[in-house]
Amino acid sequence: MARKKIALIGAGQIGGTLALLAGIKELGDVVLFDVVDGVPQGKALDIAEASPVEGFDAHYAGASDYKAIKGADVVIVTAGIPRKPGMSRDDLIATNAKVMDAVGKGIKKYAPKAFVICITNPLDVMVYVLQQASGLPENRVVGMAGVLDSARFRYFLAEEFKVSVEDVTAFVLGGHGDTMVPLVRYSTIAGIPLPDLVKKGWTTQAKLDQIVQRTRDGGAEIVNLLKTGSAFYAPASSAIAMAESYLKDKKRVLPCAAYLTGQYGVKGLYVGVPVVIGAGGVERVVEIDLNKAEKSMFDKSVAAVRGLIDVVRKLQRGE
Ligand code: TXD
Repeated sequence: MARKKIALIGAGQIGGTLALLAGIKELGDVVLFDVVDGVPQGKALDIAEASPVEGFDAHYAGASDYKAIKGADVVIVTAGIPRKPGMSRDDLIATNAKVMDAVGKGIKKYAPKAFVICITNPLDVMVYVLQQASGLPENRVVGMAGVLDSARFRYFLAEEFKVSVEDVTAFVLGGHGDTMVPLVRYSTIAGIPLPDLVKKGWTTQAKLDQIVQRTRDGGAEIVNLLKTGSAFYAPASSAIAMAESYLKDKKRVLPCAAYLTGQYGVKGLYVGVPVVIGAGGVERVVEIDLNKAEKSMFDKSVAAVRGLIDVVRKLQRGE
C-alpha cells in the first residue's frame, strides 16, 4: 500500500510541528507549502534528517507552488498571520480571509478529494471561507479548535485533581475562544461527572469556574507569554489527532468546527460540535440536549460566528 500524502499549507510554527508529528506517527509522506520560499524546503529537509534518528520512514518536500500538493489525502491549513499580544483573533480577519481564498482555490485545483483541516484564525469563520473557496463537500472541510480547547481543559483538570490526563475527558461546544462553551456536566474523571466530584469535595465550584475561565483564555495566556506569536505545539497535536482519525478510519468522537445543517438549531454555519471523524470525513454530528444556561451560551457563540461571517461578506463585496 502506497503511503498517504499529507499537505501542510503554511510552514510556520504550527506547520513545522505538524510535519514533525506526522513523521513520528508515520502517517504518510509530507509536503510543506508556504509563500515564503526556502522556509518549507528548509523545514522539510531538517525533519527528513531527523528521520534516521527517530526511526521513521516518510518522504518530505517543501514547495511554494500548489502543484506540489497534487493528490494529497489530507490538507492541513495554517496559512495566514497569527496573533500578537493585544490582538484578538478577530483582528486577523481581513488578511486571513484573502489567504483562505487563495488556499481554497489551490486545494480545489490540486487536491479536490482531500480531507481538509483548517487551523487558521478566526477559526470558525476561516473554515467557512476555505470551504466556499475550495468548493469541497462540507463534510470534508472541518476546523480544529475544540480538540485544543478540550485538551487545555483536560490538562488543567488533571493538574487540579492530580490524576492522569488520560483519565480526564472534557466536552466543549461552540466557537473557538471567548464564547467557547465548556460542558462541565459532560466532562468526567474516569466517567465521574465533574459536578459529582464537587459534591464529593474533590474540588470547589469556585475552583472549577476558575479552570473554565482559564480554558477560555488559554490562547491568550500563551500569546502573552510568547509575545511573538501564538500556541503551536498543542494546536499541532490536536490537528494530527483529527487527521489520524480520518486516515485510519478510527471514527473518534472529537469536538470540531463542523458545518451544521439544522443540528443544534443551526443551519449553514460552521460551529464547534462533537463529530465522528472517519474515512468518510465528518461522518456524523453528535447532538446532545442542552440545558437553559448551556443553550444560551451556545446561542451567544453562534451569534458571534454569524457576526464575523457578515464582516467577511462585506469585505468580499469591497464594502
Ligand atoms: O485552535 C486554533 N485553531 C488555533 C489557531 C490555535 C493556535 C493558532 N491558530 C492560528 O493558526 C493562528 O492564529 C494563525 O492564524 C495560524 C497559524 O499559526 P502559526 O503559529 O503557525 O503562524 P505562523 O508561524 O506565522 O505561520 C503561518 C505561515 C507563515 O509561514 C506564512 O509565511 C504563511 O503561513 N503564509 C502563507 N502560506 C501559504 N499561502 C499564503 N497565502 C500564506 N500567507 C502566509
